[in-house]
Amino acid sequence: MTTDLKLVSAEVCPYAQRTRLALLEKGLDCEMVEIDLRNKPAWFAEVSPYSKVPVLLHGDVRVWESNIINEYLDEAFPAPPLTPSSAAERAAMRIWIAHDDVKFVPATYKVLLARDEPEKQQLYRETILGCLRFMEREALAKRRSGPWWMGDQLTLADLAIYPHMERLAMLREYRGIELPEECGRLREWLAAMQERSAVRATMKDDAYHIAAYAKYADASANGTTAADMRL
Ligand SMILES: N[C@@H](CCC(=O)N[C@@H](CS)C(=O)NCC(=O)O)C(=O)O
Repeated sequence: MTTDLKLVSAEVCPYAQRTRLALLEKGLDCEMVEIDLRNKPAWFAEVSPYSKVPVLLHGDVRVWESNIINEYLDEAFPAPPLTPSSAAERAAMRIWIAHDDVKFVPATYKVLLARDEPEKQQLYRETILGCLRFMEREALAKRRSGPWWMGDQLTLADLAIYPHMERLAMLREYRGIELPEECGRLREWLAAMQERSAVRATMKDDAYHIAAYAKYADASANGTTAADMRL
């Protein structure tokens, strides 16, 4: 569908990938503006209030925060819907998106940034493994049917969680963290996601992600995200 959407994005960014997935799943044309996050252009400060990607521009409307952008896209362009129709299912979808954003993802950055602090690393390692087991047990094992996070319908939860799972290899490489053996449903869900054309169009391989996180792993990252994750 032709639109006047513009996404300020970076290929390396898992959050921007969430929105690129939503655009592709909805078949929306969108002008992509790729930013080098290590050398941000001067105009970026005007567009991105947090100095982060992604930012969506839609006519006069500007939206930031990947999950909020995705909700906006789902409301502004309802077909195909990426949000369940029942209030209870919508609440469950948002619980898992929040779990990814609030519990799981921060621990993945913090475990890297704690390069010289073995005790902190151990704490975050346990948090990450606990989150993976929790997702397996409380989300995927409790679905009634279907391959997606919420069951039969692909939703914003799949798009929010997938990019961080695509990057698990960097946790193994830098901190020896593996997807636990008992997370079979998570493994199957990842494989199902990787069959989708939207995922294939945005996906990068393990070597790419490992290189992309090197500066977090040696604690030399000095961008806005690293500063936030050090708090
Ligand atoms: N909560 C934000 C996080 C976005 C974010 O952290 N983006 C990173 C790239 S992955 C960024 O632009 N960082 C800028 C920097 O580190 O200077 C969202 O969901 O959109």
